[in-house]
Amino acid sequence: KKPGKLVKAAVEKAVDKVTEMVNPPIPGVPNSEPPSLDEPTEPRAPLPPKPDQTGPETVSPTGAPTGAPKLSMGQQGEFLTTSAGARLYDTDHSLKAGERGPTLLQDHHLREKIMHFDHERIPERVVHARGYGAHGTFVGYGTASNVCKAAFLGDGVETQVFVRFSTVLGSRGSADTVRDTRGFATKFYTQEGNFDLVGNNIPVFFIQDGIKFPDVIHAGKPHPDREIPQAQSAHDTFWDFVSTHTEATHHVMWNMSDRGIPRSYRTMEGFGVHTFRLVNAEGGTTLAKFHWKPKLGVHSLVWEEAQMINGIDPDFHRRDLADAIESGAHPQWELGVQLFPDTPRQTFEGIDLLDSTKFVPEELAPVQPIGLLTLNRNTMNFFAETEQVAFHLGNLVPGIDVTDDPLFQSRLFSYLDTQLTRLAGPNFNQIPINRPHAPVNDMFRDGYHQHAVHAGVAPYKPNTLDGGNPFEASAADRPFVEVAQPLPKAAKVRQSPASFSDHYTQPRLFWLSLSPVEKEHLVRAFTFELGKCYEQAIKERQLRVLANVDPTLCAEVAKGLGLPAPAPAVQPKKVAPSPALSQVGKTWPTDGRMIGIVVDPADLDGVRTVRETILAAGMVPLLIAPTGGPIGDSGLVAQRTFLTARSVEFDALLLAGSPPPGPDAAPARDAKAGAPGGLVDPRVVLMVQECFRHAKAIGAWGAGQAALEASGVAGAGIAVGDDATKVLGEVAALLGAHRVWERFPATIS
Ligand code: HDD
Repeated sequence: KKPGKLVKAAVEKAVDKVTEMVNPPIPGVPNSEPPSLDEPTEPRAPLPPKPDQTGPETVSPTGAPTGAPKLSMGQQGEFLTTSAGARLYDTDHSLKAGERGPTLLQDHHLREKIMHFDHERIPERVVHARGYGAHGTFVGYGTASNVCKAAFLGDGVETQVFVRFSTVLGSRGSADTVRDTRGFATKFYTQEGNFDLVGNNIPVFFIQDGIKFPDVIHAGKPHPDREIPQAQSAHDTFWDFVSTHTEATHHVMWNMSDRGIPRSYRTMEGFGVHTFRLVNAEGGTTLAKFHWKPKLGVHSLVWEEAQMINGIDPDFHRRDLADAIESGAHPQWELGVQLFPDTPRQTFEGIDLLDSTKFVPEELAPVQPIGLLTLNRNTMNFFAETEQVAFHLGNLVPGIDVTDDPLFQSRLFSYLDTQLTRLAGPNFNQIPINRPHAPVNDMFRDGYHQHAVHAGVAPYKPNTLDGGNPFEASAADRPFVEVAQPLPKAAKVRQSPASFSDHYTQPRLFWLSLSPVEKEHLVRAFTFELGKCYEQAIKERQLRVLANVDPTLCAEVAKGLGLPAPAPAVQPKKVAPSPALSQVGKTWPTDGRMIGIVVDPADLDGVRTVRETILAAGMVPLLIAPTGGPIGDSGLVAQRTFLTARSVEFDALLLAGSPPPGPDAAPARDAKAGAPGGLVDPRVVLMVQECFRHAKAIGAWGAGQAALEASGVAGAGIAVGDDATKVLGEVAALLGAHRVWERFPATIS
């Protein structure tokens, strides 16, 4: 049977195509197709990777360096191939029975391409799905050596790390600046194996026993019927749970405080939360809590700002971290420990160290610095690194052991278990980002995604066929040995110790430690969140909880909700506030702070000087002009326009002047016309007003003062004058306190 017309045409076309491949069309030659203008037709070197994109360490599944080039796969080689390595001549057309005919099942490239795409997504983390990671180094100070024998804490020992920050409730694509707890998980690739410190930016947790974790998370996640609301706790199920479950009160207090909306990952503390047991070279044990202290200080957003950012730049925190690392402003945290004697009661100053809803104030046990973390390299591939990283509390090294905190104990199960679904099998430690940098010699075999080609015949012990390998380490070989902790004489029970039932003393301590403005923020957060609940009974119940924390707190929230304030049911205990908990009243370095400068075409010298001074001080100047591109012939380039700039990006705003409104300005009636210096663009007015409302420092010189006047702002935290450098100096000084706290005196004391 002769081939049909269509088949014949297709065959002819395929032949043409192959001929064309062998003899590509020559530009300028008749009947030859012009090359595409957008994509190179000949292979050429790809754009070089950015300086910080050096890729993950390449080590074999046994941990040995492979020496393989770091930029291993993708967009590097000359020819497109199938995953089996066959070169392809066309990836744009499926194989069809003729141009208009059906697609053929035999098109193995089409099937492979679509099959792989269909499976590109893996399940997001059941919690902490939204996150961002970076590589760095950790250098031990040696100051922990008397209490902990872990080699990576030794003086000057440098260890590679990977850190992933996250929110808890939101899905992978949710916004960064929602009100939530932040995860702060660190993988130390030590010479003695991986150590994972999987902490949060809040030192206490919602629950005391991991068996309740599914409950608190089900309550916090969107309602199961409508899947609303995304990435937030301001809804009925969350407050239903926490109002009936008073051990969550302490964590909720921190969430509703400014800690729930950090300014940046770089300005966030981290806490290991649980008490760990440290072991020194002599076998002596000490109980310890881990802390991360950011070099830039602890700063937060204000609520309106956080909400605006969710729309304006949902990637605010990840962008901030990546930009800082790429620009060389490497964020740093000191690792510190609070140490407690390892007594049989495992309490300190009456605080139960096995209760994760309690913390130990720094005034009672100082945080002693033991090492420095520096994040200095962005990921090269988000999926390969940040998405596939798998933390596990059981990744411990000699010198660091667990305690019997029931929350800690249940986590030891969960983090292994969850990866079986998320990373589809038990071999997830072979994924490059999870591979230890210490040699691996386990007897685990096979399973999905096995990458190792294990040699030998005897993956069992004892064996003689493989020469008895591998051998169990003796004490001199520094194995991980569990502390032989004596067990209490007890019966198997589903119960908690009596000390776990004090749910109000520490929330009260937290409340009393805040400055008036922080208290006001906390009151407003409670009022906002409860105000979003529909069920009256939930609001009333939560007010009863707050009354037990502090009557003023309860009364203020009740006022906002329009409800009567109930009387406390529990007599408040006497507590000493912990000044270390307040973020206000301290001065911090200003490195990396963002300063927006509205340029003045008439005073570009002033703008240039100010920009250079800001850069020299380690801060980031961003020039804002009506339109993008070069600013006149000054050599300066606008980085933001009136269309793309929004106040929330800046920690402070400088007004060098107010150029005439840009081409896309809103109708002039929105602006206050007639200000000296001419018409002020309404978006500049808005920027000034927002910065003012968010208690940010504002500076203006020369014609810039017209924008201030048009915005109608005045009072504390506004520097004006004719000398640009002097104005900048005043603004930088204000930035050290992060915000102009006195601009809106708080009414709660
Ligand atoms: Fe958890 C992820 C922190 C209690 C079960 N948790 C996860 C992450 C952080 C924390 C930072 C993200 C890790 C990453 O970036 O990949 N979790 C905490 C802290 C807790 C805590 C500080 C209390 C002190 N978690 C907790 C309990 C359970 C879990 C009580 C279960 C019993 N957590 C998980 C998990 C996750 C997780 C389901 C989800 C993804 C993952 O582990 O790898 O296993």
